[in-house]
Amino acid sequence: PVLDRIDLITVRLPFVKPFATSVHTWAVKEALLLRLESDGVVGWGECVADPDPFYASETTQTVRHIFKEFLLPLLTPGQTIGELLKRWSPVRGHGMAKAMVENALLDLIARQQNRPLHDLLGLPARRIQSGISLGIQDSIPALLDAVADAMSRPYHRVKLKIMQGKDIEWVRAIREAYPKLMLMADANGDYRLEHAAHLRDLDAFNLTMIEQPLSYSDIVQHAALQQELATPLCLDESIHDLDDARSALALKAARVINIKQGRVGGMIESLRIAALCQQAGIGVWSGGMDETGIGRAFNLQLQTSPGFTLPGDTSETSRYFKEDIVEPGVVLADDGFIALPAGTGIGVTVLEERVARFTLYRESLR
Ligand code: OSB
Ligand code: MG
Repeated sequence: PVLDRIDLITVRLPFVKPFATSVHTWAVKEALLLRLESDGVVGWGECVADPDPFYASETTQTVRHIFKEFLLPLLTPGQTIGELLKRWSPVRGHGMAKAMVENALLDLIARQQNRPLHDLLGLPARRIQSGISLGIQDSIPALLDAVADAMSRPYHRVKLKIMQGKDIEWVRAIREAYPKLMLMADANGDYRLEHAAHLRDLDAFNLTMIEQPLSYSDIVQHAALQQELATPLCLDESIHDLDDARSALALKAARVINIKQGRVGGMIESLRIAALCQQAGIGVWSGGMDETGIGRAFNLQLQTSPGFTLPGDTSETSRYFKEDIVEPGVVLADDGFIALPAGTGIGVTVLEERVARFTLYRESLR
């Protein structure tokens, strides 16, 4: 498409409550949005990078730099997304920056063609499974309260953040209260291989998986740990692209992969990873980065792919934001499924007045 306007917009939305992992606690959602306009049609992308490097090494500032200096100059009217991704291939890494641009272009193209994004990607509509990710709590009673609160809605599975010192007994408490719940734990890399015997205690609780127990960059040691555990391991932070997924599969480092389209370079790379995993019999699901409604809408569209067999981290909007920047927000039906939003592109309407209200900084590049 011929782009008449290109805007980078930094928004900051307050969280209803802070979100804590083993690494960091986030009290607000600060995100970089990309707004593309062509002939009156607008496409949106949301970058999953935080202002800090506490989930991944990319930050909103590195994304701004890579976008302006290296990705934007390679955007030309008339090229297909496939051609663009090829032209970008010399840019090593920076999957979050690439995903932001790819996403905005896909939304724009789908809206120009008056069809939903999943349809543009060749995927029929379907309802999406739900899951919730509970941040680290101060105490086991507080955690039990948080789970009870989550279970007041019909989520298909619950993910609990764990860290050293807040693990075995915390999982045990939930499992005793909810024997049949589909439950998993995410350590965000807090353990080392020497903790294998300790982590083996988690095998007693019938967890669906343990996500990223070891370092954010590791694949090989996860393979060694998987040999020691009955519970399937899942990789999140370590998988940056299709090649990382190939390595993880070849080494048997995980039996599940958490695909965050915003981390691995976008929707197209995600579908490639999902196809690879499906062939190998490896489960995949869509993670989340507590995105605003824009990023969440991409994650929902992605999950129409049949490879996504496990419930993801798509929870109701109201858990994170009192006011979001899109309509409609994510709401669970009585059976826990999420209906795809019905509009064209990513299906939701971006409320520009809300975007303006939450804007910290806006830069027009064309
Ligand atoms: O490790 O999956 C993670 C959120 C921010 C940073 C890392 C992670 C998460 C989540 C997803 O757990 C939460 C969500 O999007 O609802
Ligand atoms: Mg994770």
